[in-house]
Amino acid sequence: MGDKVLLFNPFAAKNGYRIPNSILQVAASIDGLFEFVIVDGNRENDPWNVIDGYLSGGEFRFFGCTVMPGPQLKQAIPYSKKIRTEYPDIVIIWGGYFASNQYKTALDSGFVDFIINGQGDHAFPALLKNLSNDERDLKSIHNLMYKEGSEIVITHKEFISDQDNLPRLPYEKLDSFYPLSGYLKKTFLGKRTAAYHASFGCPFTCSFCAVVPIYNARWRGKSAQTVYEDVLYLIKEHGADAVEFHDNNFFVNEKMVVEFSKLIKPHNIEWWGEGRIDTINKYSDDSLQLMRESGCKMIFFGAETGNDEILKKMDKGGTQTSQQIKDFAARMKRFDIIPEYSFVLGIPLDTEQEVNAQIDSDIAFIKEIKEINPNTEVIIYLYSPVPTEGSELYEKVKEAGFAFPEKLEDWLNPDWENFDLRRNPLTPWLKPYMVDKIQGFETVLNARFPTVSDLRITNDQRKIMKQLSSFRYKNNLYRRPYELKVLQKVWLKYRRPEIEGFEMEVS
Ligand code: B12
Repeated sequence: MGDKVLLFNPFAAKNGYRIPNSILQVAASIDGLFEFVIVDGNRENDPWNVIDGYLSGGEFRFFGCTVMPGPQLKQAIPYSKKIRTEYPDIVIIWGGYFASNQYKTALDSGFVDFIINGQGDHAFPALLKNLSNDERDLKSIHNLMYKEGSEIVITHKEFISDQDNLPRLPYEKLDSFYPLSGYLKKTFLGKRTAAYHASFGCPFTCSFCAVVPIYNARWRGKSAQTVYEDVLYLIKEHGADAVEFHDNNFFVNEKMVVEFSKLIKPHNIEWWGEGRIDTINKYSDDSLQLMRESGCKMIFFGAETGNDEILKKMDKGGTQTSQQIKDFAARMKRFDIIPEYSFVLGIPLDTEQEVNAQIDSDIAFIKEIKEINPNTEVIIYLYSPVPTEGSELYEKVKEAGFAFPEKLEDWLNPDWENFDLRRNPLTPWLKPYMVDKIQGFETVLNARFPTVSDLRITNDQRKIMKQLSSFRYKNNLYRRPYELKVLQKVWLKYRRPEIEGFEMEVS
């Protein structure tokens, strides 16, 4: 048996797939040390057949799989189980947000041998070397989780701060498996949109966010020069004309963002990233002006709610307030940067009346934002608990009787997939009539203001949807908006950027 490594990116989205940075970054960490192949479930009709083809040759020893919640589980779980039975000598290693947060369920499945807990850049090569040389002193490897008998061993947690000296991503190798051009998609940002990840973690500890249990308010990013050089490579070598920065928080450091904006401005690309309202609100007007001139078209923000008390309950931290959320939407308008505000509705409160009243007030708040800046893109998530142990919110959730599946395969049942997609909460305090109202409002809102990121919706279609939805929108009539739903589904084939990424191919 050889020591080759098969790296697998399970299917995530039909058209919305991007450069698989999770798998590409761990590939970079073993490049030159171990031979590896990449299988991308987004680009294979039958990924199992490809995986089986590789493993049946007997040269592989390691199966590395990246796993985030949602659709990726539908391949990660059955394929890992099948490898366990058909290739019992293959070592199965999972990494990514789902694996790190739901490590007990994954390790108890019996078909996941190791989990990389957070960053894998050091842990993965160390683990492969250790197993290849049969050293077996696993406890010295940081960011590792595995079972010893019935005990779960969690080794020292390391946060890799020096991002500039991490190995560059092996884009050419990826290109040898899947033409990189296929990952550079047409979006509302550009014809060839690349995805890039410039930093890890986030300095904040919002208790509804899955990043927190893994990075505990640690954040570190690459320098503007490194980001610029990597983006320039994608522009020059692969014709990228737009970039999505997939960082959880790209805008932590104004100086870095300004320096990057200055460097990238002459290249006329458009770009998108995720940031915090209170952080960017501290930016100077000059910085915002320069960002816009350098191509910053839209920024994703966690607005969450219009209730300051609940922002506290969510440990949103910083200085974000409902007034600031409103003022900031107006400020973004002045700089023609589209704010993409995401809201988390359905937070647990003491009584059913309070939960319902909060939903009504958040809906009213969202409409107020639309008054202030109609260009504001709105994304609505139903609150889906993440294991932020010790946080007020998670303790309340557990009190209310919420529990994650104990068996890994149970995550495959449709309820839990929708849970992951933050569309069906499985949370006892959120009653079906509340979910109907939220989703009814979302349908009416998306009809009244269809997302700018969906290029296929024509201006006439936008006008007609606006007319058909205005009466409901004005009069808060969100019950059973079936007429709008059917039009969105059949006529517009409406896409949700939060689930599938920004709109891609225009047929
Ligand atoms: C790109 C992306 C997507 C893409 C798909 C990507 C793909 N794999 O093809 C799209 C847009 C489709 C997507 C969708 C969703 N996503 Co998403 N996504 C991301 C995003 C922005 C970037 C992932 C990435 O490339 N990171 C860069 C790499 C380098 O970092 P990394 O993944 O952490 O990898 C490191 C370590 O984790 C580890 N590692 C990771 N994988 C592996 C594998 C091995 C073998 C090893 C050894 C190590 C290892 O080592 C790596 C290097 O250090 C992350 C946020 C983020 N910044 O990571 C959210 C994120 C993963 N997504 C998230 C969610 C919830 C979703 C959705 C469910 C949202 C929704 N409501 O619909 C949907 C799922 C639907 C679907 N279609 O799958 C959450 C997960 C939260 C959670 N509960 O765990 C995240 C964390 C965003 C957030 N802040 O909440 N997503």
